[in-house]
Amino acid sequence: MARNKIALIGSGMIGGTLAHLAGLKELGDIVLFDIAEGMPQGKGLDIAQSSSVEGFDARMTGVNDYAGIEGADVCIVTAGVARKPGMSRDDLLGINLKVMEQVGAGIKKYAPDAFVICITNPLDAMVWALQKFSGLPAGKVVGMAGVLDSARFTHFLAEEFNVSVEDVTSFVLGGHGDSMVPLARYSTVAGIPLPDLVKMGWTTKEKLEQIIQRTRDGGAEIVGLLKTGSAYYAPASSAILMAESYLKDKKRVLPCAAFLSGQYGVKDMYVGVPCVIGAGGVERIIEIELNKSEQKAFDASVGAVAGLCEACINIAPNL
Ligand code: TXD
Repeated sequence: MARNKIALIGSGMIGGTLAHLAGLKELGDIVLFDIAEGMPQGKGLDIAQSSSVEGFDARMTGVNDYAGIEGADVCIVTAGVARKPGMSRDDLLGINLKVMEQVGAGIKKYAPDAFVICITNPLDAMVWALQKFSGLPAGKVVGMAGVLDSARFTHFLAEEFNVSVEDVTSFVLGGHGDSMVPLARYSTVAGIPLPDLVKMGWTTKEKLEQIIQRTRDGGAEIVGLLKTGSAYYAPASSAILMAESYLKDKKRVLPCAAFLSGQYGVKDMYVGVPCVIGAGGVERIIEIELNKSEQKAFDASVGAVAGLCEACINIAPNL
């Protein structure tokens, strides 16, 4: 059976890390695409040369022409511009929307059967636009954000409780922005929900609130420290987890920006919700019970995403 083909559309900080991780995990042959001449070719060659040391077999090539992504099984999209200090994710909308139009056309022409994972910010609007520009089935186009936001939440909780990250599960709903909704009630240490851990004296409500806010600010904290760009290791790991669940039909239950057609009372929008990701793409969307305050926070997050989609339509009325 031929190897899977993974196309990385955008070979910058996240794209290069994606290529490295996909190689190490031997997920298939990898094509790095970018408009920057030479850069995808150089990164592909460099990672290919690491394969004899690491012991993985994968064809690793770099291209500047969409023909190079022909027949890809998975496309991971990071093409566009990243934030600099003082910029919000939403500030990237105008530039990155035009990039999504080009990427959508390239995928439509050369990889119409791919599972597409969008990373480019502002994520919830870009994945929505990318699905429309590409014309791919909504169940085959998702956004990576919730896995990253949950990973940040999990890391902070494991530090707070001094337990292994492997025994912390956390849950984040909603858009990938300041209005994201970390759900304490559904986040646990070995199945013990956070509110019970507060009662058991493991932490306090105030400390949990601080951790939730730090999760919301997770991207900005790193942008402020790096000064030259935004996070790329954890975003890349998060997208590879989603790609692996698709390629190996693992049916992982993951928070992804998925197309909602009425679930959670939302229509024709992409918002972060728990999904089952398998060989069929988004195979199921899990509708959990939200209490009043969670529903209010979720609705606010949906409102923020709706505003971004409106802004996209003002720029590209054909959306
Ligand atoms: O959780 C999330 N979804 C976010 C997403 C987490 C972190 C970063 N987030 C966003 O991902 C970030 O705000 C950016 O919009 C993307 C990519 O971030 P990255 O750090 O990889 O940005 P780089 O290093 O600038 O890489 C972007 C590449 C760069 O090599 C450009 O040459 C290329 O995109 N680029 C293009 N490729 C193809 N086509 C076009 N038009 C194009 N324009 C730029």
